[in-house]
Order: sequence, then C-alpha cells, then structure tokens
Amino acid sequence: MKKHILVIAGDGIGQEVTAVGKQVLERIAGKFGHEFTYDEALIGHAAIEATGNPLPEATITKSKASDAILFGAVGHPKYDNDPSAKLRPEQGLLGIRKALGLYANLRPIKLFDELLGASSIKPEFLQGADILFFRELTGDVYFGEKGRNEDRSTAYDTMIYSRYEVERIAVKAFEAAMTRRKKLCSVDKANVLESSRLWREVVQKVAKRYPEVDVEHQFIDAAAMLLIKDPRRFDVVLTGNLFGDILTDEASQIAGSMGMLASASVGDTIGLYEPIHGSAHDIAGKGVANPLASVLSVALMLDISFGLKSEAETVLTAVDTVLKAGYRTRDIADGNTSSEKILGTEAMGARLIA
Ligand code: GGG
Repeated sequence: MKKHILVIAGDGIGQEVTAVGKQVLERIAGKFGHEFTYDEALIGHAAIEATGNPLPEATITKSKASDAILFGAVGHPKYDNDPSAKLRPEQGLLGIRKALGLYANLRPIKLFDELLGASSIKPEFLQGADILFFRELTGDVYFGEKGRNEDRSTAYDTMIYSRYEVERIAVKAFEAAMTRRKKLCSVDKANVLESSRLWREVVQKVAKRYPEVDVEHQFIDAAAMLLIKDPRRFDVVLTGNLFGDILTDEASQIAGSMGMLASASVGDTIGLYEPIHGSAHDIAGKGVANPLASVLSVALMLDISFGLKSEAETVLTAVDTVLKAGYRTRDIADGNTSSEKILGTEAMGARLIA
C-alpha cells in the first residue's frame, strides 16, 4: 500500500514524540511491505516564529494533499501570561481542525495491565477500564463568537451548537457503541445551559435509531466524579468540545499518564492523529517525554485511515511487550521500576522498534 503522510510536529515535545511515531511507521512499512512517503509542515508557535501565522496556508495545502496527518503538539509558555497576545499557537490547531472538517475526536482510554500501579486510582477500581471518548471538535465555546465590551471590562465566549453538529457526532458515537459493549453516556450541562438542552434533545432523537444501545445522560460535574469513582461503568462517552477536553485529561489518570493517550480526529475526509498532551515545554528538549501517545496515535492512523488492522495490532503488541518487559518512561514509572528500566524518548522508541 502507498500512502502519503504529513508530519506536523509543532512545538515543544511535539518534535521529539512525533519523531518516534514516524520511526514506528517506517518500521511497519518495512515489515509489511508498504510504501509511506512523508512531508512536513509548520504549525503553532514554530509557525508564528517562521511566518507570523500559527496556521500557514502551505500547511492547509499540504494537509489536503496527504492521506493522513501525524501531529505533535502546539503551545508555548510565553503566551500563558500574555492575555493581550493576538496570535496564539492554539489557533493553529483549532484552525486546522476547522479547515479539514475534523469534527469527531476519538480518545480511547486504554489501560495497559502493566500500568495498573502507575495510576493514582486504586487498582481494584481500574482493572478492565476501557472507555472511548467522542469529543466534538469544531463547535462549542471554542468556535462561538468571543470578545470584549468597549472598555474591555467584560469578556464573553459563546457556547453554541447546531442540531447538525450534534447529530453527526452522535451518529459516529452510536455506531462505535454498536461495535463495543453497546453502552453510551452523553455528557452535558442540560440543567443550566440551553446549548446542552439542544445537545440532549438531539442525542435522545439519534438514540431511537439505536435501540440496542443502553443510553444514559450525565451532567458534566457528575461525570467528572464518576469517571474517577467507577471508570468501568463507562463504554462510549459522547460530549462537547470543552467538556471533552477537560474530561479526557482527567481520564488520562485511568491510563496512568497523559503520555499514554492517543487520539484520532476525523470527519468526512482525511484523519489527523495526535497525542492528547500538549507541548510540555518544561520537559521539551530533555529527551524524557513519553512517545507512547504518539505511537498509539500511529496505531489509530493505520487502523482508521488506512484500514491496516494487523499493522495497528502489531504496534499495540509492541507497546504491550515493552511495558511487560518492565520498560517505562519516567511519567509511568512507579516505585517498583528499577532505574535502568527508565528510558528516555529515543531509547523507548528503539525498544519498540526492536
Ligand atoms: N496534541 C494536543 C495539543 O497540542 N494540545 C494543545 C491544545 O492547544 N489543545 C487544545 C485542544 O485540544 O482543543
């Protein structure tokens, strides 16, 4: 199979972890006789520095010419304490999602058995947890009108959803539930927010087309609590952009670390695959970032965009094998990990490839 992959490494540790993701793709191509070609493009802070634009036109053009995108991360601490900054790295990521119509963000919460001890949640509440989040990605407060009043003393962000936007992601989530344990939890704040009442109304309507799926609705506050109290009660979780962003960071503790969570952003055309973590400038350039979220994103790409199930399975087996052999990056190490088994980014990549 021939495929053309655009690598958008972005900022901070995005560069380091994406390099490992690409090496894994190369190993898979060699092992299974595929031909993957690559191009690179800028985004985020790196793009602002080079072009004055967090999402250069060339990045969109190259994205549309590719079969899939391997993405790293965006962000830079210099913007965090500068509320007046007009250009921000995150505009690049939100912009590319919108430009490519990537409205559904799949975030699997997969707990590798070997990492039971790495989580801050007690193992007896965790074993067997397996959740697939569907985070809506091109609507909500992230894309609604925002601004300040004239004297800049009041600010607003508009939380907005259309029936169409909710329905198309709900259908994707119900379809996925049908292939899993046939349970779906829709998360909103319908007791307070009008956009959430529309969300719930549309999800209830779509649910009628899937009578086999056991549906529940939870408010975001209750869902946040239940996720930690009893993660195994969840199968597919369907939620909006903001709630999904927050809940999946919380859910990363079920998998042991933010460094373990991969994602697939899909719509009606090409897919974009990225770790859920950001640019983590505190550890950037130190060679200690966990590359497994990028590697697991590669597995999602092979499966979802290219339909290469055995190849995806091979990547998952490699991750499992390395973890079983006791190797860890420092974010997933625990008291039982001996110092020689704590690997840096490149060494972890080399182990996986071996
Ligand atoms: N790889 C994910 C990433 O770079 N996250 C930083 C970020 O800007 N996140 C905002 C979002 O995912 O909506």
